[in-house]
Amino acid sequence: YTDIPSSFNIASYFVDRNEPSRTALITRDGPVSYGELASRVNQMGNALLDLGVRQGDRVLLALSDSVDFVAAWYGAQKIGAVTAEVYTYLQVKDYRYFLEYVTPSVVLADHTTTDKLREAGATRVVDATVAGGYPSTLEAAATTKDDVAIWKFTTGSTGAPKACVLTARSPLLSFHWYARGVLDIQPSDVVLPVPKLFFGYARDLAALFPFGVGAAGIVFPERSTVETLFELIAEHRPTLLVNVPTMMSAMVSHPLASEQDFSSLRLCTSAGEALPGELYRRWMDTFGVEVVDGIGSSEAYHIYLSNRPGQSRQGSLGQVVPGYRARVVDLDGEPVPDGEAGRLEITGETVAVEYWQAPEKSAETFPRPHTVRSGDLVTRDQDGFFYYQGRVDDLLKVGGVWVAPAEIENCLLSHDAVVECAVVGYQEDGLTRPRAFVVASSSVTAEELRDFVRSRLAPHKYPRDVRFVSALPKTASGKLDRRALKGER
Ligand code: 3SK
Repeated sequence: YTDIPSSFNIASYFVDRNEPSRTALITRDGPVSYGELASRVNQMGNALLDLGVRQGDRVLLALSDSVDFVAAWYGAQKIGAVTAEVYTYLQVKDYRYFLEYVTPSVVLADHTTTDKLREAGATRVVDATVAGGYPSTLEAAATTKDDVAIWKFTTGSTGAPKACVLTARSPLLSFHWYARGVLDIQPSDVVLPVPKLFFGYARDLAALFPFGVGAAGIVFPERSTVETLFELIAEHRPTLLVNVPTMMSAMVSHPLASEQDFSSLRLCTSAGEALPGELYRRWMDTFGVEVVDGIGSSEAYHIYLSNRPGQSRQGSLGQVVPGYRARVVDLDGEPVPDGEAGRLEITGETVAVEYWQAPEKSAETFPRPHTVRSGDLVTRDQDGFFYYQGRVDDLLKVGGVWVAPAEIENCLLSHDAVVECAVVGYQEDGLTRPRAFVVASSSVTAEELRDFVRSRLAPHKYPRDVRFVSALPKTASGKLDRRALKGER
């Protein structure tokens, strides 16, 4: 799909085109129709205009998942403002950072964030419910596909969060390339997101892509737990589950897993971090719901490599999503042959323009227009399937040889007693060695696990140190927090 009209407004396209009586959102308080949502979007847009927000200004959303969140996002889009979202459970110092970095015209907040934002120094914090009193009709701003419309914060493993600056065409192309091209999203789909809406993966899959075809997303304010998800699946019978490996692991290990009726689900997407082949197998054995594993990023806007329904390969990230081009390159940016590990480079028109206020990092990450050189190491096979080999930053040099933690983790996960694990480096006598953190389901010793890996992988790869833990630390978007395991935070 390349046929994008030059004049394009995200809210007009994704909200206003829909049949008003269809359900857009399913909430704890009942369904919300497209007609109601369009009115709420317009009210929010009018409220923002009244607050002095103008086309091109930035609006920061610090909201829990709710109809207000969705209306705020589209309301800002409708008046041509630029949206950026932050987590709702940050500390005051983190909000201070975001406020200084984003310099928003207005911050839209709710009862979970208002006080902390004020303490962080925000002067223009507005409760998103103020929009209620404003008119429910609004003309969309005359925006174009090339206008900056969205900021997505990177969830990279190092440094302070940076904003990827994206234009309005990114969500439209992603909708066509990934949601339609790969997931074949249909008007009858009902999407349940596991991560919260401040993570672009969830926001787009639950409150953007479905709207492109008049389908519905489920929104609920609380953090996802296995019990909540089981309950929401039983009650609302979603067809698509937007998942992350961490939650998939918790779901398959839950004592009530085998009693769940997941027959409404046609697909479960997995992204955000690598899905180990073993977990894929356990998920299929437990729930029998097809998993479509893929990889995306804020830099590329959304998912650019993915398996296809009916053609998934266990342990693989799948093939290039139509619309993108992918290269596997060495440190000099030269392509490496199939089968050899290299850095993944993605080209496609959804890719961010730059990182905000980071010219050097932007030049390194976006070497050419519409191209992002990711920090992911992959191999590609002859059939064009990609396999994740870890992050460039996570590679460990053990005994002079590069070791990908993902390989050791996958090996450990094939042991029956291992539920979850992560491998990071530690220093001993000035040398880097692999250390495994393991969540185990039954009694197993460190020595047994070391021997298990030693007998399956090259000798230098076994974890010299094995630590049993009850859970692995996670970031707010559900990804493994390797920095915490390395003792860096
Ligand atoms: O994994 C990610 O970081 C991501 C970011 C944006 C959209 C989609 C995904 C999977």
